[in-house]
Amino acid sequence: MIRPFLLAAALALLSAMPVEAHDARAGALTVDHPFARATAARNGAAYMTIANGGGAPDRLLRARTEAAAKVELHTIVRQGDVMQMREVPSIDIPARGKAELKPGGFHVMLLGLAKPLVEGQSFPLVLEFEKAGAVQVTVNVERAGAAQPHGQGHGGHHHPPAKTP
Ligand SMILES: [Cu+2]
Repeated sequence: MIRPFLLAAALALLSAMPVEAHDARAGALTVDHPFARATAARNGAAYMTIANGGGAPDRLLRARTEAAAKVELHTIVRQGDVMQMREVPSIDIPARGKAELKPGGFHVMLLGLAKPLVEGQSFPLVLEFEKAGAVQVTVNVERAGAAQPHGQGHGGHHHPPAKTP
């Protein structure tokens, strides 16, 4: 039999752990929860939050993966009523700040997927930063967002941040 106080301690420990612990670190940077949406299309996108705990800004310069023929850094800009993807040379990660790559904004564009992105699978993605260097992260493929075709720029992020007790 488990003593109540031990059980409480165990539960507290469990709730403190993120559901999907696949963060990666590179120097002062922490890459939190890289994910992509399941798609049967030729192209997809990867999202993540990159936090910078250091006092100097850094920059995501490029990314690569075997999962796609070509990888670009994109943002989404509004032109009148139309949201359009635009390639960017880099993505800034401010000192003691963060860059959020998310649907409707910055993303790692995966062009010419080798195979469809299937929910529940994952693939490696190498990120190259100006100062922190290269780091490999594991991108989880998640359920395709309902009414969230890539590039349309509407929110609908189905993955709320981990709750802090
Ligand atoms: Cu794109």
